[in-house]
Amino acid sequence: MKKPRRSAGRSGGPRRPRGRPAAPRRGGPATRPIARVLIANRGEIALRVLRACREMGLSPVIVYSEADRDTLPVRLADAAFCVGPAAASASYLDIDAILKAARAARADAVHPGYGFLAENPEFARACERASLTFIGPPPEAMRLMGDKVEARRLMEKRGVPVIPGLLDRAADTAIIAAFARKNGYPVILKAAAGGGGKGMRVVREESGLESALRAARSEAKASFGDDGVYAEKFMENVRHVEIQILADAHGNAVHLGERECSVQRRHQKLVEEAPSVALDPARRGRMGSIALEVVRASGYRNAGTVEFLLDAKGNPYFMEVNARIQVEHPVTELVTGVDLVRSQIEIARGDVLPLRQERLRPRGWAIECRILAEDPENGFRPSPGRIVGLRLPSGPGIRVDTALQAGDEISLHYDALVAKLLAWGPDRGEAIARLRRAIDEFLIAGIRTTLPFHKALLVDPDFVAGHLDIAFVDSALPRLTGAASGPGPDAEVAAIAAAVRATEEADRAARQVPAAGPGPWALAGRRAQMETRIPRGH
Ligand code: MV4
Repeated sequence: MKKPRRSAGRSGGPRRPRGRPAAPRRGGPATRPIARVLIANRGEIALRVLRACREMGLSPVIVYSEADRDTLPVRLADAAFCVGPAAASASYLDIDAILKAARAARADAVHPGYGFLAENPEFARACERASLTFIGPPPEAMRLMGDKVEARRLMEKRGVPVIPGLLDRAADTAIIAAFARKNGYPVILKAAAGGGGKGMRVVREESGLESALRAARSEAKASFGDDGVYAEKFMENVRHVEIQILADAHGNAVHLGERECSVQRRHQKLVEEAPSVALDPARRGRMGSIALEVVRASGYRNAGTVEFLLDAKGNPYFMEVNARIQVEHPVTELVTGVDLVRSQIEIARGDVLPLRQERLRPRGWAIECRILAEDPENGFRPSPGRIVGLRLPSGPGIRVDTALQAGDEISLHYDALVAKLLAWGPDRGEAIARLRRAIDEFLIAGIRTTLPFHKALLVDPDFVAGHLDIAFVDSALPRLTGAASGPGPDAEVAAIAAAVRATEEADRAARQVPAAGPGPWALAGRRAQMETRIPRGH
């Protein structure tokens, strides 16, 4: 079926935002009205942004790849533009195709979500050159934070605690060997242009340094096109804790407390929570102040995250800035009551941040489970396939962020995240109890998911006690997978799957766009589609 489509029955232009005081600088130089937002992403984050737009009275329009034609965000958007085939490099990463879609849609802003082009300063610059408001940080702050060595040096100069290590790219092995002899092994080699764990190598003794440096350089070159590498002391028994910040265009900035992200495997976070059992209000305040110093030093604006390692004594060390909305942002939303995506849009259009630091105290506890299309019983190997049955949990304290619909095909082209299951409770124990209850309600038939892993995790004594560090999953994995999950709800899954399969074709037909005449969006979409089929530069 050829696109474009327009949702039927929606009328009228963008409504005025309600419920919040208007920015006092209305009409001033920093005010950039936004009426229509192009969502340059897919899946649950595309839906999350779409929902924020709707609630603000803004018109959401979206891009999609050929593989995502029939997905929920595409259906719910006011208009949708195909930007290429399934491969992300030929669609969601194609800057020209996305800018063409924005022009055709007459969008005045672009929300990049996370991943894809979210932290690409060239994309942010290209948006601004095309008179599109990029809903994210200024490109220069993004570029600065993308260079880990430059960021470290700047933060060290500003008195932010950084991990002991080199403040320059290592010219050769001798420089790193000298640092390690002075500070002791293990050391960790990191890509200067890196982040998120790519291109990292832990070195435990001098004999392994030479080959580790060679490996780190070539991985850095392959991943980032830059073979710059630097060295730090490798910290052990540490937690991964990050601070959420919001900064507006008028010099106002607040932090929204921390997220504990130590439950991860191969740099893929599996569970995040707020607050962290490792922080008390005094430490939280100090870490928040450090994060705000990072914001000031870098000229950062919009929503962002400052990542820290927290040692066993509770000392924080700055690691890096994530210049985007993050997957785990909802845990902060649940404990602060702040809509972070709405805040991003407000900041981008020049509103004054309406939040006051002293009024931001985390209330209760929130935990997020990342439900992945991976098989935890088989080394978390990818589990693509068609969703033949779906039952989402709900009830007190439960939030599910997902774009999943029965009938969707989970392909290997994109991230394995299919849903985020969150629980809020008045304390950590009640949040855990709600998550356990919700996992028992949750049914995703047709693929393997990480739900059994999460079920086991939430009864694990160490997890329940909050005894976590970044090595937790690796050490607990044997007892969290395997026999623990038992036969499970297989019979129920099979019955639902059969019923869903029987009605699938009818359901698909019913979900087709009503046969109304093509509106102006239809024409615009068709034009964008034709244009994006022209061979592109990259
Ligand atoms: C470290 C570290 C220990 N010591 N640096 C991981 C992602 C990127 N943001 C930096 N990361 C780390 N940097 C020093 N000097 C530990 C991590 C780290 C980690 C390392 C191995 C396995 C899992 C990890 C999870 C979080 C952080």
